[in-house]
Amino acid sequence: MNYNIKKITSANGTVTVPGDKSISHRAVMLGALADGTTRITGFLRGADCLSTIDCFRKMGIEIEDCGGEIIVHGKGLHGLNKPSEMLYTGNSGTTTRLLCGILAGQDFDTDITGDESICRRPMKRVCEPLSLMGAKIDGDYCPLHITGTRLRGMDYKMTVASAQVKTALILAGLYADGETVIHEKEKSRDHTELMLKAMGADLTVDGNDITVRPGRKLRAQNIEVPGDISSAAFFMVLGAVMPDSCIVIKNVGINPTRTGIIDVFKAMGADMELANKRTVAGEDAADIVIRSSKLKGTQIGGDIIPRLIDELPVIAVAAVFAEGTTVIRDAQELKVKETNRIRAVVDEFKKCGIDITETADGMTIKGGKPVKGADFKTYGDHRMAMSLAILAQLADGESTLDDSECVAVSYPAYFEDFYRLGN
Ligand code: SPQ
Repeated sequence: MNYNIKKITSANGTVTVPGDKSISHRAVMLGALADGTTRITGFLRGADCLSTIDCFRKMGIEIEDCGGEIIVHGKGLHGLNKPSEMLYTGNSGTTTRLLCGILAGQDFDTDITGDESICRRPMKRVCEPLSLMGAKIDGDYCPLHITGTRLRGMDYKMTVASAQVKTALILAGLYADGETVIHEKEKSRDHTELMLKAMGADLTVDGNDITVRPGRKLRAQNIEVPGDISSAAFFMVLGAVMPDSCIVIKNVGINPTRTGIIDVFKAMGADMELANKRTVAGEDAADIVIRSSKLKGTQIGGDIIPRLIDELPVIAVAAVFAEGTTVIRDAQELKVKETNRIRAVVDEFKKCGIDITETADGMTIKGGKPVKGADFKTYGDHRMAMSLAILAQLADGESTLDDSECVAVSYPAYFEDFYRLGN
């Protein structure tokens, strides 16, 4: 059923966005592989992270959901059991690809699949480098059959800038005979490295090079998950573009590998501050204060891309309302997300009369022109739905979304928070 976006005239107040999705996944996975009990607060109860919990429960890990916290009763690196059925990862690329790294080195076989979108997303990018460690994974797309086997260390130069591929290799490295060295092309989110170090793993990071050595047990930790900057991004754009607005987004993770949107907002001239900066369980966090701003177009490309890849659809919304031209390049990875996010953004934005052009690795947007509402297609992609809701709010006239429920993947209470800020 089509979902009507109700219009607000300004957006003011405080919002606490849900826990970081990347950190929530890793907290469950590494908690399961650690010895002892890991208590996770601020965990994202979105569909993707619940898929991760479900997969580990199927492998014999006891995981309690006590409302305020998730408690993972870890069984150590060799404590997983063969699941009695196929593991189902839903819509979650992170669950699927990180599991490949963990399962490749087990002494049992596993089958993994996910929803229709997951079955279209490339798995070769993770299976191929894992095979250089001796992994046996059948299939370039889900369903995958993983034959657990002995792995060997390797020295590997990454060909894609992907935290999921990097993490799968690091996790496989925990099970390998010998050292694994991974050279990243561009630095991607490093939550795995930070968490593994805190758990006592033998892991070193030197610039874009990561070395992991097997043999050490992981120690369970208490993990406090900060708010997800990828979810905060929607309210950053709303607050900046909507007139007479000021939004305070509390407790947002500002790990430097994730803050590309803050750099872009500065370049666009946003009226924004970071308050209450602190470090929570090894991850930096702050409150983001964002006010109505006169934005200007900018150039986005190069090594900033992995630091803002998931925010690009909503950054494109900001560009529509900025004076001048915004060029996004080097963002071809957007084509292999939940949907092709370059094509989807361009096609949907065109419905509003926006001057936007698709390029091979991004898009060009000429901003500051009239924008009319439209009936939008979300492609079942949570980030498209949330970005289009912001675009709809800022456009003239009425708009609808063909699907609002997909936001549950990363932000189940998105629309409640969105309207609570409205006047
Ligand atoms: O988990 P999934 O489905 O891949 O989620 C997305 C998202 O928009 O939420 C991508 F579609 O985030 C990825 C992100 O793009 C989460 C992630 C991680 O936690 O390691 C890394 C990024 O993907 P990649 O392919 O660059 O490694």
